[in-house]
Amino acid sequence: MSIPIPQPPAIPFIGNVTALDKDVPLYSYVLLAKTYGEIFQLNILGTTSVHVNTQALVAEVSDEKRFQKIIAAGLLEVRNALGDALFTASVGRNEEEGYGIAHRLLMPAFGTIAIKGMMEDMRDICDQLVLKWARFGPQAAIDPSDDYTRLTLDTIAYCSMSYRLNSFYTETQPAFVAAMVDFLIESDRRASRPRVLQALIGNNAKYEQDVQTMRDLGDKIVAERQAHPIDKKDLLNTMLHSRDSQTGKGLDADAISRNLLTFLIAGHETSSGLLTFATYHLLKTPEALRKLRAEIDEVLGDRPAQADDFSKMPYLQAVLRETLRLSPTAPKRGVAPLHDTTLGGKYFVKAGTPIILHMWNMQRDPLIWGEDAEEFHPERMLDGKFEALPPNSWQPFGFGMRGCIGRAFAWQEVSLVLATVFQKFDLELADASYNLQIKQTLTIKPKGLRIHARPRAGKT
Ligand code: MNH
Repeated sequence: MSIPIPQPPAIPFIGNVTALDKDVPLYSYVLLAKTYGEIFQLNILGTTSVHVNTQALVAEVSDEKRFQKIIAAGLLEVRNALGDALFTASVGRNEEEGYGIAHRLLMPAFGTIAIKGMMEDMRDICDQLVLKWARFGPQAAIDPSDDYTRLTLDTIAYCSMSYRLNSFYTETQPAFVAAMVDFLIESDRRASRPRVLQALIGNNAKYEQDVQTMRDLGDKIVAERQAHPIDKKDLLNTMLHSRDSQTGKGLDADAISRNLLTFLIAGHETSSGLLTFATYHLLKTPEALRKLRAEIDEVLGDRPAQADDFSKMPYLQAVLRETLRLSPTAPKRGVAPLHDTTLGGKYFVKAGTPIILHMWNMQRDPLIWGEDAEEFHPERMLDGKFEALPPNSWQPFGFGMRGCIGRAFAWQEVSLVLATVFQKFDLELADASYNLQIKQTLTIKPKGLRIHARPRAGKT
């Protein structure tokens, strides 16, 4: 017996568009889940989507035999710049060949051993942040989100293509970064704008220009490397010189350029958001901060962190896991059923219907996390408890074949930065009464957070 999926009252033609907050749709999805529970559906401009909010339903739709990733809404617009590069390629029945080739070539290049080899390049950028905060001194009100974003952008550019964006040396963003930010915001807005309005709104010329600015940088970096080869195992050289074992093919300059842009886009906001949320949660939870500091001082003392240190820092791992549970910086992903199906034994869903998985809601499921699910409590990730969770309770990096390729990269990068920042500084909130607000683009991050950074005696 199937029962209807609940849906808020809809307005003719536009459907449930007005149910979504324009600036922070996440707030609406949280409210809708509180109102309707484990599942609801929305009609946005004529397209029906199903939204799931519990571990049980997320686990069910993570079955790759029944469901496959879809490129919907904002992500579909991002294809305007990235095309069939890793993040935005569609796979499955209409597989794009470029995806398989890039995926197979790049998987080893993003593996643990390769990432350990990037440690010194990561440190190069991390040191720039430390130097800046030390020079600013404890009086300055620092916007950590801004500096973490400089850091993650510069890190991915330097590690993947040996290119220095030098974001710490400019007050305003480099032209490429400004173009990318505007492009991502506009891509997201386009997804919920009727086609007729799109033609009138007039952002189109600027949008095309931003795409061009980004493509130009990617193309330029590839051309420069082809003209002046260097002997370094970065991701760019991997893409230029490897051949796919399955097809014997390599990637052409255009595909390489789009994949480089993909790393810049997929590889910076999520990681800087994680760093900013972690800083926020730690400053709001002194007990957790005290334990983290004790671990850092015990394992590292005054010496620089090495890649092998992080596996000996369980509390640091737990802080990162707990941050991504409460604050998943990529808050949703989309799949669709390959065939007509029934969810949870009772909700009928037609083949191809977009199903949106809400990590924010799902990772607070009280059946999994208990009644204190809203609290920041790294202890719940310690001592084998994380490993013992039911499958798919924690999914901030997505799932399966289309899961995040940059996970080990991000993990090492944010481990290095958090360990180093709390080794060298005492941080405090600039405004002790600050409460979390969200800024949402394709990803989420804290809005308006300001901190003071006081160098610890003898550490910087
Ligand atoms: Mn990442 C896919 C989250 C860091 C490059 N990433 C995904 C997905 C999630 C995700 C979720 C799956 C999206 C979907 O199903 O539609 N990624 C994160 C988070 C962080 C992160 C939370 C940091 C924290 N990602 C990074 C970094 C890079 C990167 C760093 C690059 C260096 N991510 C990717 C790419 C994909 C992806 C590329 C697409 C993989 C694929 O489809 O094969």
